[in-house]
Amino acid sequence: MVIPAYNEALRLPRYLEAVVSDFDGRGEPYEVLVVDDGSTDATAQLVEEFGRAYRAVRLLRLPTNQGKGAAVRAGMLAARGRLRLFADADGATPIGELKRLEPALAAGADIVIGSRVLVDPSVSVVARPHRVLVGRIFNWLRERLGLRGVADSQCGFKLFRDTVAEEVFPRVRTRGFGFDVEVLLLAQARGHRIVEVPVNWTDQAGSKVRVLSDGPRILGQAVLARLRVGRSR
Ligand SMILES: Nc1nc2c(ncn2[C@@H]2O[C@H](COP(=O)(O)OP(=O)(O)O)[C@@H](O)[C@H]2O)c(=O)[nH]1
Ligand SMILES: [Mg+2]
Repeated sequence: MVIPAYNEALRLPRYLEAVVSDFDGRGEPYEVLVVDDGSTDATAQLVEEFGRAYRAVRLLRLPTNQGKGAAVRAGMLAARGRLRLFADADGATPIGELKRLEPALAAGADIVIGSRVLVDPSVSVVARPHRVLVGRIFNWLRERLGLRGVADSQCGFKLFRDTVAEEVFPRVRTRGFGFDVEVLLLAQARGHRIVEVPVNWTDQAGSKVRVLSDGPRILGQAVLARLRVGRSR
């Protein structure tokens, strides 16, 4: 799996512990690739420490801060697993939720994405009200932009088949948070089957997303992605 991390020294250790213990419990080979996106805190050092204790944990270090999209792209292309998950460093989606995604992939989906919007009595989504509102507006606009059939494009918990990741991620140009839209547009344009699955999600303190400045930027990235993918089709 791939975890993009920018200045996550406070939030990442707890999630890494949970990830390693969950995967160890499965008894299958795995790797955890943390992409340190030019952090200025101790993120890289603590991942290296983890890597000494757990051989499955690897650090990929980008020299400068490039954005979540660039970090996930680098990680998904450096990963070696047959199934490739990317997940946010703060553990907003617990690693156990992977079990909800896997059956759809086994049933033939190419990409399975976690969703905080699909209604399902078996999951709970704890989010701050202003983010829910902005998320709704974003998803409405994004749908109008042409990425259809997806309720929540922005959840940081997405699972890919290796061949699909290797086809889609080299084409991703969006460096920032808007990259999810480009990934899904590219996948749809190439005929890949995307399945959305409700997941438990709990807002974690310490978010780096600033709605007023990042919101419009993410929307702009989605528009540019739409233009690019539309053109190359
Ligand atoms: N690579 C990279 N990742 C980032 C950056 N900012 C945030 N992230 C990562 O994106 C994920 C989600 O960030 P977070 O601040 O929790 O956003 P939120 O949950 O949407 O409020 C985490 O894994 C962060 O480390 C950045 O500039 N670069
Ligand atoms: Mg978060």
